Amino acid sequence: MQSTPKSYRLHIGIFGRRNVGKSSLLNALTRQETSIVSCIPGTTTDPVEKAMELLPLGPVLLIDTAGLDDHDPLGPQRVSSTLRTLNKIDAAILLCLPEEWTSYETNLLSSLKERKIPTLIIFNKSDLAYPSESLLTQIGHPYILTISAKTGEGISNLPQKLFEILPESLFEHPSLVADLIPPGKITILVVPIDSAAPKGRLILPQVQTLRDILDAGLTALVCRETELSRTLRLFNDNEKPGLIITDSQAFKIVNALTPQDIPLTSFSILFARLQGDLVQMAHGAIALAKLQPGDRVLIAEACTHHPSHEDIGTVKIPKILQQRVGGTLEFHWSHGCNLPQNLSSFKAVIHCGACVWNRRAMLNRIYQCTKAGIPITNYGLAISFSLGILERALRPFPEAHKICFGQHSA
Ligand SMILES: Nc1nc2c(ncn2[C@@H]2O[C@H](COP(=O)(O)OP(=O)(O)OP(=O)(O)O)[C@@H](O)[C@H]2O)c(=O)[nH]1
Ligand code: SF4
Ligand SMILES: [Mg+2]
Repeated sequence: MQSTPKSYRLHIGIFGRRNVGKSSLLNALTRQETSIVSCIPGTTTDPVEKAMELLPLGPVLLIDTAGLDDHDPLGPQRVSSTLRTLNKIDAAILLCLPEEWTSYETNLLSSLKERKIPTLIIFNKSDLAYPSESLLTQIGHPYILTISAKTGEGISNLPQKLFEILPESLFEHPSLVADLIPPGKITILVVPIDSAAPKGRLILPQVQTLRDILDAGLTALVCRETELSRTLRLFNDNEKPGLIITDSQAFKIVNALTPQDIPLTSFSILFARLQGDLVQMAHGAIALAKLQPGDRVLIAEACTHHPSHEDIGTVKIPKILQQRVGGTLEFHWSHGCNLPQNLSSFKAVIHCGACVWNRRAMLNRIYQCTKAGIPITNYGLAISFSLGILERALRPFPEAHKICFGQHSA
């Protein structure tokens, strides 16, 4: 596996009549000549797919299709290939022109509504004309945007607009960890029990991970880092653990104790993938290399809890990061839903696993930071980067590993 499985990407189809600018829109969004553009109607003959990261949506698959008003001899085949695309999309863009709202658009919109596919109507070529108020009233659709794929007008509003029309369920990741574990292999969860650990229970990310493993009919062993060596001795050379997941606080010792041929990651790195955007946040970790003594760093937590003297956000991360930077950093903390107003005064945001949030909320936060030009990462990624073991911690995630380190991993 070299990239995010297609099933994890939101599939967004771009539909409309020939020559309305579907391929131009795809190219404008990907900022590449992904699809051929020309003034000859019927240029796109088969669906063109492009996988990309589109914040705040996360990983998406954009699908440019052949025009629906294709009367060429091969037109019917092209139209049915376009209509087959309707079976696999999570959302649709219906692209049209202000002066040409016809039965093609009306029929397609009805068919999308019937299938309960969230649809954004986009009027293209705003450099030439805008839709009239009476046309907008006639269409009566709640989600309409006007853009120009040629000049770029309105394009930056498109991802946010799509984000608003998509149901929350689409942002729920199907698997937390089970897809990373080879069939039949045992996973070891390393859970330090120090004074920061809540009394009498495990924390939510640990419980969720355990539950995901059990749901998949797999087996997990749970131990503290102090018992890891003994636990590893239960395995022989032919039957090693499939994965070790540690609390990020114990990364250093667990990395030292775990043989290189056993995959290793942390709970919060699993949550960067589940709740947010692992590639984006891994890039955020690598950007920590640019920090200089005196820089302002925001540590953001999604929930409020009382910090202890061994707290990860207030004590451990500041200590590890300052050791890496070789000087004092200016730390600030935020808890709950609001980020500080002066976000752009920070050089980096380091976030908790946000286990109490849904993915949509975390993606939105990544989007806010990206818009402000601030790298955002999370606890596990920041700690593994600071300890020099980010490359290893990302190996279980081939796409993020390849993008960040430019090589294939096992
Ligand atoms: N003025 C103007 N022209 C545009 C705009 N977007 C696309 N065009 C032009 O419209 C023509 C058709 O664009 P395409 O992107 O190929 O249209 P399409 O919908 O993919 O067309 P088919 O694949 O043939 O069905 C090209 O000449 C584009 O340069 C726009 O926003 N403004
Ligand atoms: S929301 Fe964040 S700080 Fe709170 S328990 Fe979850 S990961 Fe930890
Ligand atoms: Mg085209």
